[in-house]
Formats: sequence, structure tokens, C-alpha cells
Amino acid sequence: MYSKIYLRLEPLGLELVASAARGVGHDVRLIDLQAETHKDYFRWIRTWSPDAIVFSCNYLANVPEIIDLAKATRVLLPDALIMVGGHSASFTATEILRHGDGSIDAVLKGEGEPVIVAVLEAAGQDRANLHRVPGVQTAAGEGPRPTFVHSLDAILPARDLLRHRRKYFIGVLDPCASIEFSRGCPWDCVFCSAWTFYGRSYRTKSPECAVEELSRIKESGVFLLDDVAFIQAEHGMRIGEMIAKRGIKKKYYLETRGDVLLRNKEVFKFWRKIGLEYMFLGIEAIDEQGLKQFRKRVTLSQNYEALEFARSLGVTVAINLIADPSWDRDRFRVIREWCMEIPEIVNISINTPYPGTESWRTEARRINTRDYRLFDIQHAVLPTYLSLPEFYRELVETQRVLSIKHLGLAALREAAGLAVGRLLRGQTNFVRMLWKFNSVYNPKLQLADHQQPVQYEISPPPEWEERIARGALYVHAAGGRKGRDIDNATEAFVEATRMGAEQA
Ligand code: B12
Ligand code: SF4
Repeated sequence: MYSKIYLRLEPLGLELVASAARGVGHDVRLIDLQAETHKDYFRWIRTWSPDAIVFSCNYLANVPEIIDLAKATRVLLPDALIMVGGHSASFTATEILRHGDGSIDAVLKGEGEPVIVAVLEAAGQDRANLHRVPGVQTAAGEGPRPTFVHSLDAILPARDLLRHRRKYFIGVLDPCASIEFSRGCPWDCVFCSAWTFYGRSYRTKSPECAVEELSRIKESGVFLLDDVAFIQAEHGMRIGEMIAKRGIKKKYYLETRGDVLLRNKEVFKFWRKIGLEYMFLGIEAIDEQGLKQFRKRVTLSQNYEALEFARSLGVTVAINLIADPSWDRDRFRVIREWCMEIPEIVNISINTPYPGTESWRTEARRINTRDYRLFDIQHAVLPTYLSLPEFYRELVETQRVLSIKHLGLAALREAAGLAVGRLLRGQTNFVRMLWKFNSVYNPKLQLADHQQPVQYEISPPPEWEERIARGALYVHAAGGRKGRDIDNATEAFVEATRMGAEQA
């Protein structure tokens, strides 16, 4: 839903996988189903007849769509090698193979760059033994844990393979490309699977390579994909200085934590000077009780101080609040009132346990739907205190108030100016976004989504446990301290602020 209105971003992970495969001599094509249709996909499959088709499944909600596409592809190309990779696929490999019912040959877990090369090579020799390759799971078994790409500098994304680059945007950054300066996250928040995927590692791209890649990007806007931007101040500063020196002029969007922002103020100030426009801060809750629920080791006053500082930079700040299904009408009202008092853009998501997160195993409430499509943090998958229709009415009303707030009269006046500029350049994404809210956010539609027939059911979480062995959640093996490319002072800062610190 979110991506129908506010943004559509290039699939950088898939471009990297494509680049790795192309690098060893394969003829590779890429189709982004955010920007093209199933009809386009089938036209390609029929006319080109590839030997292998790989789907990227980062988002759990996309599992049914991918299974159906794989099944239809199998009918058209009975001998093709059909595989699925990506973030969510890595946590649900067994289920995906089961749902595929023979249509999916393998699930590729972990980082795609090494596994795609290895699995295509293995397929050329002995297709029955793919499951011996690290990171590969097939109906016949599962290989060793996936390996990491040896350096983030090694492979540049195949940006040239996407046919509709002008369709990527976020808000006024239209058009917008994506880039990563680092990969992984050293923190360990209970509701997040970014750290479990990468085994709590954190790797960085060299500033030289990062800036060279940036200089080749044609789009004026750039979305920085890092989970937490500029954890290590020197790394962020060095990249910033090199951008300034080379005279690269772009507008940037990034996401970071409030405590990182306060620790590395100078870096963010510098980035403001070289084009930082938007910042997304994960605030999650506005009271101590809420912060405790998400086990955020950050105090309310730190959150407010971070907001204050972000405002002082003059960037547009967006924050995220997590609505819990236990919320009553009063709680929604308080949130609406609070949000109207602050200048920031507020995004509300619903507390959703995902496979691969700690919450998936430790959340005492049981999920009340097994429909993958509802796991998009815009639907309630845990029991609600209010009746479901009422919960959605309150939620959508809150989102509507917030949307009108940041697209209110003053904002609309400003937006009108920006819109004309973009239309003159033929960029229409931003302008379309302005009018779409009511057709996408509608409590009746949300509710109707719960009534759809469910063909593929997600496996429920295993028996509830209060505490779990965190290592069991990892896709990539944990490298411990040496897997984190941060200095000792930053490691100590992370230790003091991470959620699981007391269990380490
Ligand atoms: C950037 C980002 C976004 C961007 C997406 C940009 C895009 N078009 O891809 C935006 C802002 C749109 C977004 C939205 C959402 N996101 Co998001 N997002 C991320 C984030 C921070 C980074 C992803 C990324 O691009 N990384 C960099 C690239 C290089 O890595 P990558 O895509 O993971 O690809 C690598 C591997 O996954 C793998 N791989 C990927 N595809 C394939 C395919 C094959 C064949 C193979 C072999 C390998 C492979 O190899 C790649 C290279 O190593 C991740 C957190 C994370 N670190 O993963 C969350 C994350 C993926 N998002 C998440 C969520 C919850 C959402 C939203 C639902 C939130 C919302 N507000 O509504 C929406 C859903 C959007 C949708 N389409 O349905 C969750 C996923 C939950 C889940 N299990 O489904 C994550 C894990 C964050 C979290 N805190 O838990 N997101
Ligand atoms: S800081 Fe927490 S929520 Fe953010 S990416 Fe890291 S583990 Fe996930």
C-alpha cells in the first residue's frame, strides 16, 4: 500500500545478483514487477525462453504472487531452473518449496552475489546436487550456511538492465536511484530481521568505491539503503568530503537512529550541506510504556532531543510509530493529537511479527491469520482489542489526518510548485502520489483483504518461548566482533544501546 502512494524504489539487491551472474558470462535480463506487469513478464518468458528464472522475495507479503508466477512459468518452460532468493525467502525456504509443489527447484538463502554464481555453475554439471552448494535449499536437502560476498566493493549493480528507471521515486525525490554504503546492522531489535539475516555483522563499502558508484548515477535523487546511516562517523564523513571534492550534486534520503544522529552530529550537518533532504528516524513510540514494549534502549528525552536536532538541520524529517493491535480509541486519539503538534511527517505501521525476527518466537499473542499477503505491517495479524472494523477505522483515520497534515494547505502550495517543475521534466510520479490516498487507504478495503480466499498458508510460529537462542535465527553465520567494521568506541556504544545486551 505504502509503495502505491509514497514511493517506488529500484530493486538494488536484484541488480547486484544480476550483475554477479552477468560477470561470469551469463546473458541476464531483469524485470521489476513494481514497474511492469505480469503480462510483460510472460511475454518475455515466451519470447526469450531463459534457462533459469530467479525471483527476488524480500517481502513476505509477496510469497503467494511468486509461487503463482513460478507455477505458471513451470507450465511454459518445463525444463527451466526456477529459483527464489531474497530476505523473506531465506527465512521461509521450506515453506516456499512446499507451496511450489515441484515448480520451484531451489531457494537461495542469504546474500545473492556468491550463491547465484555457485548455483548456476553447479546446475551446469549436476542438477540433482544443487543442495550441496552453500546457501541452497532444495527438496533434496540443504547446503551449508551461505557465504558473504568477499567485499562490498567487488560488484557494481547492473542498473542498465532496468527498463523503467524514471518510475523510481520517493516523495519529491523524483526520479530517485538507490545506493548502499554499508550492509547489516550491529543492533538487535526484537521486531526486525535485518540483523538476523546478516548474523549481526556490519560491513562497509570503501569511500572511494561508494563515491565512484554515486558519480555514475544519473538520477538527481538518491535513496541511501543502509539500515542505519553513518554508524561510524569517520566513514560517513569521508564519503561526504569526497562527494564535496568531486562536486557531485544530488539530493539524498537516509534512515538512521536517534542516538546515532546525536552521537554523530557533525556528519549529519556536513551531509545537509552536500544535499541531505530527507531523514527517516525510527522513533517507534511516544511514551515510556511503548518504548519498553519494543525494548528500545532509548529514553523519550533522547528521542525528542534527536527530533529537535534533526529539525535544526532544516531537513524534512519522517518518523515511524508502531501501532499495537491492543490500542483502543483513546490511544489512537492521543497519537493523532501528538502528531498534529509536531512538524514531522509521521508514518504509522502495525506491530507485526515476521519469521526471522525474535518477536516471531517470543510474542505471546498468537497470529490470527495465516495469509502471507496480510504481513505487510499495514494489516493487523495479531488479535485486536477493538473490533477489526473499528481498529481499521481508527488506523485509517489517523493515517488520513497525518497525510492531510503533511499535504495540508501550506504543503500543497509548496507541492504545487514542485509538481509543475517535475511535470515540465516529464516526471509524473510525485504528482500522481498527491491524489491517490483515498483510493488506497480505506478501512473497507483493509477489512476485505482479510476475507480473500487463502491458497498458501504461512506456518505458524513454533511453541511460544520467553527467550530464544538468538543464533538460531541467523541466516549468515555470526562473525562476532570481527564481523563488525566499527571501532571499539562505536562497538561499546552499540553494546550500551542494543536490545539484547542483557542476554549477550
Ligand atoms: C530499502 C528497504 C525498503 C525499501 C525497498 C526498496 C526496494 N524497491 O527494494 C522500501 C522503503 C520501499 C521498503 C518498504 C518496505 N519494507 Co523494507 N527494507 C528495506 C531495507 C532497509 C534494505 C533492503 C535493501 O535494499 N538492501 C540492500 C540490498 C542490496 O539488499 P537486498 O535487497 O536485501 O538484496 C540482497 C539479498 O537479500 C539477496 N537477494 C535479494 N533478492 C534476491 C534474489 C535472488 C534470486 C537471490 C539469489 C538473492 C537475492 O541478495 C541481495 C544482494 O546481496 C530492508 C532491511 C534489510 N537490511 O534487508 C528492509 C526490509 C526488507 N523491509 C521490511 C518491511 C517490513 C518493509 C515494508 C512492509 C514496510 C512498510 N513501511 O510498509 C515495506 C514493504 C514494501 C513492499 N514492496 O512490499 C522488512 C522485511 C519484512 C519481511 N520479512 O517481509 C525489512 C527486513 C526491515 C525490517 N526492519 O525488518 N523497504
Ligand atoms: S537498529 Fe534495530 S530496527 Fe534498525 S535495522 Fe538495526 S536491528 Fe533493525
